[in-house]
Amino acid sequence: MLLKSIAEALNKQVQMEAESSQAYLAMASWADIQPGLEGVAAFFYEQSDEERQHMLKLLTFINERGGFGVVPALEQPILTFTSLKSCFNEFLKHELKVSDSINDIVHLALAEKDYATHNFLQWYVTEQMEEERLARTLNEKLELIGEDKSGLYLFDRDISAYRGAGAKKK
Ligand code: OFO
Repeated sequence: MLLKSIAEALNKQVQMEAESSQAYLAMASWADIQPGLEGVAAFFYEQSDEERQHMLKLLTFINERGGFGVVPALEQPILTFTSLKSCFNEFLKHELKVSDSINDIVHLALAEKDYATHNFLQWYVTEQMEEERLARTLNEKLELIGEDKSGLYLFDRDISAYRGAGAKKK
Protein backbone atom coordinates (compact mmCIF):
# COMPACT_ATOMS: atom_id res chain seq x y z
CA MET A 1 0.00 0.00 0.00
CA LEU A 2 1.33 3.39 -0.97
CA LEU A 3 1.85 6.04 1.69
CA LYS A 4 -0.33 9.10 1.15
CA SER A 5 2.74 11.31 0.72
CA ILE A 6 4.15 9.03 -1.99
CA ALA A 7 0.80 8.69 -3.78
CA GLU A 8 0.48 12.48 -3.84
CA ALA A 9 3.99 12.95 -5.18
CA LEU A 10 3.45 10.32 -7.88
CA ASN A 11 0.15 11.89 -8.88
CA LYS A 12 1.89 15.26 -9.20
CA GLN A 13 4.32 13.54 -11.52
CA VAL A 14 1.38 12.11 -13.51
CA GLN A 15 0.31 15.71 -13.99
CA MET A 16 3.79 16.77 -15.03
CA GLU A 17 4.07 14.00 -17.63
CA ALA A 18 0.63 14.92 -18.99
CA GLU A 19 1.74 18.56 -19.18
CA SER A 20 4.88 17.45 -21.02
CA SER A 21 2.76 15.56 -23.51
CA GLN A 22 0.58 18.65 -24.08
CA ALA A 23 3.58 20.98 -24.32
CA TYR A 24 5.24 18.81 -26.96
CA LEU A 25 2.00 18.37 -28.85
CA ALA A 26 1.78 22.16 -29.06
CA MET A 27 5.38 22.31 -30.30
CA ALA A 28 4.55 19.68 -32.92
CA SER A 29 1.51 21.58 -34.11
CA TRP A 30 3.46 24.87 -34.27
CA ALA A 31 6.28 23.22 -36.25
CA ASP A 32 3.72 21.54 -38.51
CA ILE A 33 2.54 24.88 -39.87
CA GLN A 34 6.03 26.38 -40.36
CA PRO A 35 7.55 25.95 -43.81
CA GLY A 36 10.06 23.11 -43.97
CA LEU A 37 9.87 21.83 -40.40
CA GLU A 38 8.23 18.46 -41.06
CA GLY A 39 11.04 16.63 -39.30
CA VAL A 40 10.75 18.78 -36.19
CA ALA A 41 6.96 18.32 -36.19
CA ALA A 42 7.34 14.52 -36.40
CA PHE A 43 9.92 14.65 -33.60
CA PHE A 44 7.57 16.48 -31.23
CA TYR A 45 4.51 14.40 -32.16
CA GLU A 46 6.52 11.34 -31.17
CA GLN A 47 7.88 13.04 -28.06
CA SER A 48 4.33 13.91 -27.03
CA ASP A 49 3.24 10.26 -27.44
CA GLU A 50 6.15 9.13 -25.30
CA GLU A 51 5.25 11.52 -22.51
CA ARG A 52 1.74 10.12 -22.51
CA GLN A 53 3.25 6.64 -22.08
CA HIS A 54 5.30 7.95 -19.14
CA MET A 55 2.12 9.31 -17.60
CA LEU A 56 0.30 5.99 -18.06
CA LYS A 57 3.17 4.03 -16.57
CA LEU A 58 2.97 6.13 -13.42
CA LEU A 59 -0.81 6.09 -13.24
CA THR A 60 -1.00 2.30 -13.44
CA PHE A 61 1.85 1.90 -10.93
CA ILE A 62 -0.09 4.02 -8.42
CA ASN A 63 -3.21 1.88 -8.95
CA GLU A 64 -1.29 -1.39 -8.73
CA ARG A 65 0.15 -0.32 -5.38
CA GLY A 66 -3.25 0.41 -3.86
CA GLY A 67 -3.41 4.15 -4.57
CA PHE A 68 -5.62 6.06 -7.00
CA GLY A 69 -4.05 7.40 -10.18
CA VAL A 70 -5.71 10.77 -10.74
CA VAL A 71 -6.25 12.03 -14.29
CA PRO A 72 -5.21 15.70 -14.02
CA ALA A 73 -6.75 18.92 -15.30
CA LEU A 74 -4.33 20.61 -17.66
CA GLU A 75 -3.54 24.19 -18.51
CA GLN A 76 -3.05 25.22 -22.10
CA PRO A 77 0.64 24.98 -23.00
CA ILE A 78 2.70 27.58 -24.89
CA LEU A 79 1.27 27.48 -28.41
CA THR A 80 3.65 29.55 -30.52
CA PHE A 81 7.37 30.28 -30.58
CA THR A 82 9.37 33.16 -31.97
CA SER A 83 11.96 30.82 -33.47
CA LEU A 84 13.06 27.20 -33.66
CA LYS A 85 15.74 28.03 -31.11
CA SER A 86 13.20 29.33 -28.61
CA CYS A 87 11.08 26.21 -29.12
CA PHE A 88 14.03 23.93 -28.36
CA ASN A 89 15.01 26.14 -25.41
CA GLU A 90 11.58 25.52 -23.94
CA PHE A 91 12.05 21.81 -24.57
CA LEU A 92 15.29 21.81 -22.54
CA LYS A 93 13.83 23.97 -19.77
CA HIS A 94 10.89 21.62 -19.49
CA GLU A 95 13.06 18.50 -19.30
CA LEU A 96 15.23 20.07 -16.57
CA LYS A 97 12.10 20.81 -14.57
CA VAL A 98 10.91 17.22 -14.96
CA SER A 99 14.31 15.88 -13.86
CA ASP A 100 14.18 17.99 -10.68
CA SER A 101 10.74 16.68 -9.94
CA ILE A 102 11.76 13.03 -10.45
CA ASN A 103 14.78 13.58 -8.19
CA ASP A 104 12.54 14.98 -5.46
CA ILE A 105 10.32 11.88 -5.53
CA VAL A 106 13.34 9.57 -5.50
CA HIS A 107 14.50 11.44 -2.40
CA LEU A 108 11.08 11.14 -0.79
CA ALA A 109 10.83 7.41 -1.57
CA LEU A 110 14.16 6.80 0.15
CA ALA A 111 13.24 8.95 3.13
CA GLU A 112 9.98 7.00 3.50
CA LYS A 113 11.78 3.67 2.97
CA ASP A 114 9.51 2.90 0.01
CA TYR A 115 12.02 0.81 -1.89
CA ALA A 116 9.50 -0.47 -4.44
CA THR A 117 8.75 3.07 -5.57
CA HIS A 118 12.42 3.92 -5.43
CA ASN A 119 13.15 0.97 -7.70
CA PHE A 120 10.30 1.87 -10.07
CA LEU A 121 11.60 5.44 -10.37
CA GLN A 122 15.03 4.36 -11.58
CA TRP A 123 13.56 3.97 -15.06
CA TYR A 124 12.55 7.64 -14.97
CA VAL A 125 15.97 8.70 -13.70
CA THR A 126 17.63 7.03 -16.70
CA GLU A 127 14.99 8.40 -19.04
CA GLN A 128 15.57 11.95 -17.84
CA MET A 129 19.32 11.66 -18.29
CA GLU A 130 18.72 10.63 -21.90
CA GLU A 131 16.15 13.31 -22.58
CA GLU A 132 18.25 16.06 -21.04
CA ARG A 133 21.19 14.97 -23.16
CA LEU A 134 19.04 14.93 -26.28
CA ALA A 135 17.58 18.37 -25.57
CA ARG A 136 21.07 19.79 -24.86
CA THR A 137 22.51 18.26 -28.04
CA LEU A 138 19.74 19.72 -30.17
CA ASN A 139 20.15 23.16 -28.58
CA GLU A 140 23.89 23.06 -29.22
CA LYS A 141 23.29 22.13 -32.86
CA LEU A 142 20.92 25.06 -33.27
CA GLU A 143 23.44 27.38 -31.62
CA LEU A 144 26.04 26.33 -34.20
CA ILE A 145 23.64 26.63 -37.10
CA GLY A 146 22.39 30.12 -36.20
CA GLU A 147 20.42 31.58 -39.09
CA ASP A 148 22.08 29.44 -41.75
CA LYS A 149 19.24 28.13 -43.92
CA SER A 150 21.04 25.06 -45.24
CA GLY A 151 22.03 24.18 -41.66
CA LEU A 152 18.40 24.44 -40.60
CA TYR A 153 17.37 22.29 -43.56
CA LEU A 154 19.83 19.58 -42.46
CA PHE A 155 18.76 19.90 -38.83
CA ASP A 156 15.15 19.24 -39.81
CA ARG A 157 16.13 16.39 -42.10
CA ASP A 158 18.37 14.70 -39.52
CA ILE A 159 16.51 15.31 -36.28
CA SER A 160 15.18 11.76 -36.08
CA ALA A 161 18.78 10.51 -36.23
CA TYR A 162 19.78 12.74 -33.30
CA ARG A 163 16.93 11.25 -31.41
CA GLY A 164 18.11 7.73 -32.11
CA ALA A 165 21.61 8.61 -30.95
CA GLY A 166 20.59 10.61 -27.91
CA ALA A 167 17.84 8.54 -26.42
CA LYS A 168 15.84 5.36 -26.72
CA LYS A 169 13.56 3.80 -24.31
CA LYS A 170 10.15 2.42 -23.29
FE1 OFO B 1 8.72 11.97 -19.31
O1 OFO B 1 10.36 12.02 -20.12
FE2 OFO B 1 11.17 13.68 -20.15
O2 OFO B 1 9.89 14.70 -19.56
